[in-house]
Amino acid sequence: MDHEADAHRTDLMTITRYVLNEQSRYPESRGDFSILLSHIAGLAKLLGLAGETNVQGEEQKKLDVLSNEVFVKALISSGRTCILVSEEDEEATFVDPSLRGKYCVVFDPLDGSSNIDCGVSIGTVGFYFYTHNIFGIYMVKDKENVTIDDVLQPGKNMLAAGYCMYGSSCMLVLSTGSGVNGFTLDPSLGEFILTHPYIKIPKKGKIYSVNEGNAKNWDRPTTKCVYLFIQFPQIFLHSLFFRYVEKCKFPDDGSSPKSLRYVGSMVADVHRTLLYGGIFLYPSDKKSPDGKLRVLYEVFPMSFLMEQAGGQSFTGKQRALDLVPTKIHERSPIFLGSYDDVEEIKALYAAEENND
Ligand code: FDP
Repeated sequence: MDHEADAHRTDLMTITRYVLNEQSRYPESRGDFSILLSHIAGLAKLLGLAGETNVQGEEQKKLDVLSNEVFVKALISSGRTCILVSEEDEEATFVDPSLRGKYCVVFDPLDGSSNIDCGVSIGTVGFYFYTHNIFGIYMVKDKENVTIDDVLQPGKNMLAAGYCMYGSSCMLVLSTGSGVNGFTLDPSLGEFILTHPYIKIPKKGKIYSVNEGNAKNWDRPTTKCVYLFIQFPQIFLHSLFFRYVEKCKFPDDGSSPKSLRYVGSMVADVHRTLLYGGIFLYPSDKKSPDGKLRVLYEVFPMSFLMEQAGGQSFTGKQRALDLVPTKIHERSPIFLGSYDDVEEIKALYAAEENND
């Protein structure tokens, strides 16, 4: 970006202009949603800049807690929210009726905590951390009578979803249900600028992204047929998921093998998948029978964005956005990314089901 030139430009699509333009498509709207989105963009900006100045591993750890406090306080003071669900808080926060609005916001203020301590030096500012947040927004039916069920809705009811990635640049990727747009923070302007309009994920990708260190635990549950497992352990080593990953490495149709990329921060891995194509997978395994990733603030927002960008998201049983969560911190296996790659996983699961 040419920051000096940009400072004099009046035609840049900032996040504020974008949100206001979106609002003008709904003449009946009162602007609450726009105000809420602007608050979230403001918060992301704050955290994006904070990431650059935190140099102590220990201080950065506290960023989890700090960012949660900042998010919760700012969302409450926006006057547009009624329930907040954060990864950091065991219970949902019910906003005091005097400050209540009609939106439920679910978020993970700082996702990818295992990567917080391994930043990359960018010279004078110290460490640059790969830490992220994810959010999803729902609307409540009756703001006077708010219950936890207002937030336990299927992902397909979401109004908007997005994430902010604090990487080599600070990016806000957002969908309000009409495509996906990416904004990059220009620190000299203090504004998010539309840099990636109408993101479309390639129909098929060349990358798979998974924690392959879990491979030992991918075997099918053996409880039903302990006898078989003792007699023929090798058949279990070729479980569905194991076979899929082997196929990525040793394709049997003459195509080139896929590359493996895994950062270990969902936002970073999904962001790359969105831009380059491919598939991101976190299946269930013996250690985590329900998968690891959280339905409300990881699986849903990312699935919403994937679908909006032309990709797919699948839990191993159904379309991820059709899931109806029963508790706020529920987990689910997840396979998301390019349309054709997810289609392949779906076909494998369907074949497996027919074999059972
Ligand atoms: P983390 O535990 O570091 O907070 O949701 C949590 C998450 O990171 C995701 O961001 C990431 O995709 C995943 O867990 C990484 O899990 P593994 O370390 O098991 O691969």
